[in-house]
Amino acid sequence: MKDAAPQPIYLADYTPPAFLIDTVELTFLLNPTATRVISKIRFTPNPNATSKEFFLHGEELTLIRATIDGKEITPEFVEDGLTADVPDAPFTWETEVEIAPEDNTALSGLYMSNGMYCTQCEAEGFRRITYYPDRPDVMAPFKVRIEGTDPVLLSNGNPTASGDGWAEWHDPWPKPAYLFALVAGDLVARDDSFTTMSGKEVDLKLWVRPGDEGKTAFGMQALKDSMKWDEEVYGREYDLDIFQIVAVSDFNMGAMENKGLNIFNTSAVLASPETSTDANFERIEAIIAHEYFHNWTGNRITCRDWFQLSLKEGLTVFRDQQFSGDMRSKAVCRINDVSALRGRQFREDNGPLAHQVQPDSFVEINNFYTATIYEKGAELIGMMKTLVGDDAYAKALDLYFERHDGEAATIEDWVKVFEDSTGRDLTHFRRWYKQAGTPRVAVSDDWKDGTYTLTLRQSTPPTPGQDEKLPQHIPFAVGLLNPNGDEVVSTQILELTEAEQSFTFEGLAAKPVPSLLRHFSAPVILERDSSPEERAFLLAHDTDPFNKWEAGRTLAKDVLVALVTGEDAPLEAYLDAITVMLRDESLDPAFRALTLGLPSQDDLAQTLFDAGITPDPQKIYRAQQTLWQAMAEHLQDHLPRMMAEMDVTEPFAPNAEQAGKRALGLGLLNLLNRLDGGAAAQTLYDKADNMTLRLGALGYLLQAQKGDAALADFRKQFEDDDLVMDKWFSLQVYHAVPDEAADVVEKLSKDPAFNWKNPNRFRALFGALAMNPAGFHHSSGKAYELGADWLIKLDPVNPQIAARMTSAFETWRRYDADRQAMMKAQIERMLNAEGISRDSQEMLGRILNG
Ligand code: B3K
Ligand code: ZN
Repeated sequence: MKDAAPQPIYLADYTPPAFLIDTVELTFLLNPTATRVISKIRFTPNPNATSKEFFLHGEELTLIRATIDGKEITPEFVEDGLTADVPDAPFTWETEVEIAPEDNTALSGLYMSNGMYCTQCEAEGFRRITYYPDRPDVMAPFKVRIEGTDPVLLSNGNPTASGDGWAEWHDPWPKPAYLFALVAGDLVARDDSFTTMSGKEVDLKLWVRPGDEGKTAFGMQALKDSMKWDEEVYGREYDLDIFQIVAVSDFNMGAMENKGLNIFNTSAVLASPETSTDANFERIEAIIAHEYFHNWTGNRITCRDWFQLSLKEGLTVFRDQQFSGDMRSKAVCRINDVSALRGRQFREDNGPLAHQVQPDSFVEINNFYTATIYEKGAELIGMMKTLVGDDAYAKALDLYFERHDGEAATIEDWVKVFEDSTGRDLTHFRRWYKQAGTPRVAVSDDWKDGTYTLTLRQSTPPTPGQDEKLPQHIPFAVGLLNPNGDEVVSTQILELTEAEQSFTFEGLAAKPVPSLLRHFSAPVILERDSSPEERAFLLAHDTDPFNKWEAGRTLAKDVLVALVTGEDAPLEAYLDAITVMLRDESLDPAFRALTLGLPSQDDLAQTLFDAGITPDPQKIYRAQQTLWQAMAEHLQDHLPRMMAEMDVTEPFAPNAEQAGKRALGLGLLNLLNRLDGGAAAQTLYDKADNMTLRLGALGYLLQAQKGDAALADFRKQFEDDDLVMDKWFSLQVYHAVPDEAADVVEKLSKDPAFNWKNPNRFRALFGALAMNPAGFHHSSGKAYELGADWLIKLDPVNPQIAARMTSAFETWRRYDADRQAMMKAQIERMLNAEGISRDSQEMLGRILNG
C-alpha cells in the first residue's frame, strides 16, 4: 500500500534560517560499508531569524555521538532530522555519523560507482552525509579531511595538505551544502592550466578512470574555451587555484557544478571521434560550459530556496546557449534550442505536469529540474535581453554580480536588478515567472492604402491549478518582405502586452509578406493560417535564418497533418521548395540538414490534439514515412551527387563545419536508403572511421531491416565501452518498427549487458522506447505495461530516475479511449505499487489528476 499523500512545501512559508554557520570542518574515514563522517560546525544565531528552533536535516544516518561545545548531548530525532537544545549564542556542534556508500543505490549523497566514491548533493543529498541545515540559504566555508586507501582523494576548493592515505582541502568561498563534493578512487588526470584575465594561473584537472585518458582532450579544450568566454562576455574570472572535473559512470543526470570540483556523467564529458558522435561533442561542450558558468550564476550567487531554482538554471542555460552560438553557428544553435524547447517544454507546459517557472509549491524538489525551470527559464532571460537591449542587459548583469555576490538570492532580486539598472517597470513581465502554460498568439493582417496592419491576439489555455490566465508581456519580433523577396522593414520588436493589439506599418508600396516571431523571440505558439505559397516564399527569401527554417517546418507540418487526416496535402509545394533549398550551396550544410528533419511524431500528435483531432500514433508514423519516401523519389536524381559533396576529406574534427556536412550527408542517406534498400548505408558503415557516420549508417541499416550483421560487428568492436554500448541499445529501440518495439525492448532487457541499475543504460533502453512514439503507443498496450513493470522495479532502487521517466505517460489524455484506459491503468498500477517513492508518487499523482 502506498503511504498517505506526501505533504507539499510552499514558497509562501519561507522563513530565514534560525542559525547561520561560520565554519564547517568535515572528516571522512572512508569505507564502502561503514564510512564515518565527523563534522564540526560553528553555529551563530541568525539576527534576522523569526524562529529560534535548532533543526538539522538528516536521512539514513546512524548517529554515533553528538556534542555541543565539547559536551555530549542526546538530540531528539524528528521527521527528516533532529533538534536539540542549544545556546542562544555562538556554539560548536560536533557529530560523528556512519553511512554505507556501497548500499546507496539512489545515487544521492555519498555513493560508490565502479569502486570509486563520489557524491551528488543537489538538491537534498547532503543530509544523507551528515546532520546539517541542508538548505541553500545557509552558506559556509568548508574544510575537509579525507582518509582512505584510494590514491586520489578530492574535495572542493584548494588542496592544503596531503600524505599517504589522507588529503585536506579548503574552500574559502561560502557555499550551501548542495555544492559540496567528495571523490575518492583510482583515477588519472589530464592536466592543463589557464591564465585568468588578471594573470592568475589556475590548474585544470580532468579526472577519469585509467583507460579513458584518450577521451579527455575535447573536454579540457571546452573548459578552457568556457573560462575565456565567461571573462570576455560576462567579465567573470575564476576564483580558486584549481578547477577539477571528474567523470563518473553512475550518475543521475548530466553533470553537477560543485564548487571547484564538477562531477560529470561520463556521457557528458568523455569524447573521441571513434566513440562519440558530433551531437555528443556538441552536448559535451555545452554541458562543460554550463557547469563552469554556474561558478558565478549558481555558486557565487546561489538560490535562497528551491523555488528560485530557475534563477541559477534559467540564467545558466541562457549563458551556455549564448556560448554555443558563439562557438558554432548561431542560427543552427537557435533552431536546435527551439526544437528542444518545443519537444520537451511545450509538451510539459501543455499537459498535466505544467508548472510555473517559479512554482508556488512542490513535494519533491528533484521532480522540478524540468524543461520549464531550465529551458523556459532561459527563454525568459532571452526575452528580458530583447526588451531592454544588449547594452542594458550587460549593465544589468554587472549590477547583479555586484549587488548579490556571496548571497543566496531570489528571482525577485534578479528582476529588480533589471528595473534598477534600466528604469523600466517589469511588473507585467513578472507574470512569465508565475503563469504556467504556453501562450498562443493568433495573427491576422490587413492591407489598405499603403498601410499594413498586424493584429495579434494572445491567450493561454488553463493549466493544472491555474484556470485564469492573464495576458503576458511578449516581445514579438517582426520583419516585412516585399512580394519580390526584398526586406522592406527590418526586424522590429513589437511589445504585445494586452489580449489584443494592432500594429501598423505605413508607406509601403505593396502588400508585404510578414516574417513573424523572428528568432523565436518568445516561447509561444504562433497561430496563423497562411498559404503554402507564403510558407514557400519565406523559405526561399526570409533573411531571418530561424524563420527561414520555420517556414519549411510549418510547410512540412501542413503536409504531414494532411497526410494523417486524409485532406489534400500541399506536397508539391513542399517538395519543390525543399529541393531548391537543399540545392542552395550558399546555405550552411548544417542548416540544410535541419530542414530534412521533419517535425517529430510527438510534435504532430500535440498539433493534432490542439486542432481537436485525436492523434493516431500509427498514422503519424506512416505519414512521416510517406513524406520521406516522397522526398526520396523527388530528389532521386540529385542524391548521389549531393551526398558526394558532403564527403569530408580532411581528418576528423568535431567542429561545426564538418559536423554540418556529416549531418547533411546522413540526412540525404536517410532518403537514399528508402530507394536502395540499405546498399549505400552498408558501404558507409564499412568505411566509416568515426562514430557519427558509423552510427548513422547502422541506424539506416536497421531501418532497412538489414542491420543484423552490422549490429553484431558493432557490439564486438565496442563491447567494453559502456557509452558506445548505450548507443547500441538505444538505436535498436529507436529504429524498431512500431509492431516490434516492445518485443525488442523486452529482448534487450534480458541481455547480460543490460545493467539496469546504471542510469545511462536504463535510459538507453527505456528512454529510447519513449522516443519511439508509434512503438510506445502501440495499440496492443504492451509497451505501456513493459515500461510500467520496469519503473516499478527501478523506483525503490533509484527513485529520482524512475520518477523522471514516468513523464513518458504524461500525454495519456491526448489519445483515444482505448489507449487512455490502458495508460491510466498502468499509471494507477505504478501509483499503487508497494513502497512507491515520494518522488514517483508525486509525479504519477500529477499525471493522473492534472
Ligand atoms: N544543478 C545540477 C542538477 C541537479 C539535479 C538534482 N536532481 C546540474 C545543472 O543543472 O547544472
Ligand atoms: Zn545547471
